[in-house]
Amino acid sequence: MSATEVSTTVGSVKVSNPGLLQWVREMAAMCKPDRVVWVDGSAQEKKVLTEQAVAEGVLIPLNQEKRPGCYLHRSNPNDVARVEQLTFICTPTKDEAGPTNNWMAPDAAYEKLAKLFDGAMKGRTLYVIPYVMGPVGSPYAKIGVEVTDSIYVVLNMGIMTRMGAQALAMLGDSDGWNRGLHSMLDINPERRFICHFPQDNTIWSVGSGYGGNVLLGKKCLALRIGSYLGRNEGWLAEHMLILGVQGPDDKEPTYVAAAFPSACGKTNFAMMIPPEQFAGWKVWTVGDDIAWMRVGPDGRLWAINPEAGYFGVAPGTSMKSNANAMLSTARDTLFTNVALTDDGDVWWEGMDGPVPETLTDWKGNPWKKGSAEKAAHPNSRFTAPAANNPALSPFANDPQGVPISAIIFGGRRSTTVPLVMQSFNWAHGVFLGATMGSETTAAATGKVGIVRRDPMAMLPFCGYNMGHYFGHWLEMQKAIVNPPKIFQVNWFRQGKDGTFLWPGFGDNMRVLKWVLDRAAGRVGGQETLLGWVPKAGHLDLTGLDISHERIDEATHIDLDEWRAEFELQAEFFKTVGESMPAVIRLERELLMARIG
Ligand code: OXD
Ligand code: MN
Repeated sequence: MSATEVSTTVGSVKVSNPGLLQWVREMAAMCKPDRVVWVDGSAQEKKVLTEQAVAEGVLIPLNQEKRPGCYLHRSNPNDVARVEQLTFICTPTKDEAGPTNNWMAPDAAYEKLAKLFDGAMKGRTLYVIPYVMGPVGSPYAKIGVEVTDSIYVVLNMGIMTRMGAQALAMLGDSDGWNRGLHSMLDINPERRFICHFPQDNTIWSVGSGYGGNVLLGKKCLALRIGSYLGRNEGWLAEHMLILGVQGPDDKEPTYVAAAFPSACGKTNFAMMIPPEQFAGWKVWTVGDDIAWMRVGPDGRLWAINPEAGYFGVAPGTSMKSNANAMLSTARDTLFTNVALTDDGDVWWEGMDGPVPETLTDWKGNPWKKGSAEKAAHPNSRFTAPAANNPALSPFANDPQGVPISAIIFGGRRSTTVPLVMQSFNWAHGVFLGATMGSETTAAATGKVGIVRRDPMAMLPFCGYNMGHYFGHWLEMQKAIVNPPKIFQVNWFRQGKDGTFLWPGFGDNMRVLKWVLDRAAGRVGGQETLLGWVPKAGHLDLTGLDISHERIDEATHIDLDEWRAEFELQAEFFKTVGESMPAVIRLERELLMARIG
């Protein structure tokens, strides 16, 4: 595209959107690439770009007989995860970003990053990636355009989003699109910034090649910018999986959205296979990470998954823990920082079968069984098309989304939080989400049992002031005439003997069934001072070898533990400060007063 062109053709779509053409010209003028290539999203283009990525050493072909269409990418070892300390919300005032986000003034951020972007793409190609978050044509979908100098980003965006000409056709001449700029620059942590400008619907990301920092449709647009748009436009952008459950006699599935912080089995839950005793039951995956939820004409909350693929953590994924995820990675999948077997397949810690004697580790070095080093990076990933998932919901691409009957907030807690608890009402449910906490594991911190608050699993992903975000959740009740019921779950409670009280994995289906039955008013529960819990007789425990005493222990409300919990919450309330809605403060005070 030359500086004067007024249109360009991408696939079969003529692009004449003046704002888009102008912006691409400006980005190119700043980054000074050798070439500008508009991505059309075709199969032929994917083939050519994949071959190019292999030739450039960005991708390593895997054994094509074992894993057709699959490739391995090794990132720079200094660039293997999201960088929360380098992630900024650039709102006109610090208060708009709130006390839980890093903030930079927009002018200062643009100026600082423009210096880094100046000439950053010399000798490289600037790819223009138009993409849709959400089903194409859905009134709830959003369009983004990411310009990037990373071919790895283009190929990943092709899996994670609806990419190419279809997005441009949907956009037309509208101005309603997200402007995303990304350059790897020199992958230097000193020159790495992920900046969000909610007021400009803009994201600038520099110095990284790692998924969460550079696949701008995911955390940056679908959650940070999305949450800001959601507040302005009256909807919710949430860090939630969406699943449907269908019993043998159900004509239609019932849908649940659930938020979990990392290391709590979120992807496993989204793709759960019900245990044998649930013959004829089916869990359908709509999404494994993000939900956009709006009020439908029927006054219910309807959800779409804005993504088209899974960017999942590989270690720990096996046929036992998550067969559907394993099957999703059987073909057309990009692996990042996993280990390579001698016959060109992938391997990671926790995979089925014996540990191979020798491997090539995630850094490309020879690795021997018994080595103290991990073969796969603990945050190694698969980028797999949702279409590969045998349990993909037939409604996953429905432009209207699916109606949500229950919302679940989960965390990893060895004490206090019962296996499952239903809130008394919406405001109490929002309080449960707002005060969600999860314990760090020994591996991560050296100390077990440190509770970190991660409200609604959104702490790193809320694009504006967290207190105002809670306020938005409370406000939404006015519009949701038929609100979903809100629950809290904890698969990780331990007994006095230090063992887990609940088996987890597929048996979580039993908890899910109670949740759905409660949401439909079909089953009993016990009212406690803090919420409704099931007793052993309320949960379907057929075929599970567990005593009623252990179930009672798992669902027990211990008032002393809760007194300590409310004390622990005080620090978080102090952090959120003035912006914490009165309703949330009063919920806490009410519960504290009730337990005395
Ligand atoms: C993710 C995350 O990658 O939450 O989904 O970090
Ligand atoms: Mn996530």
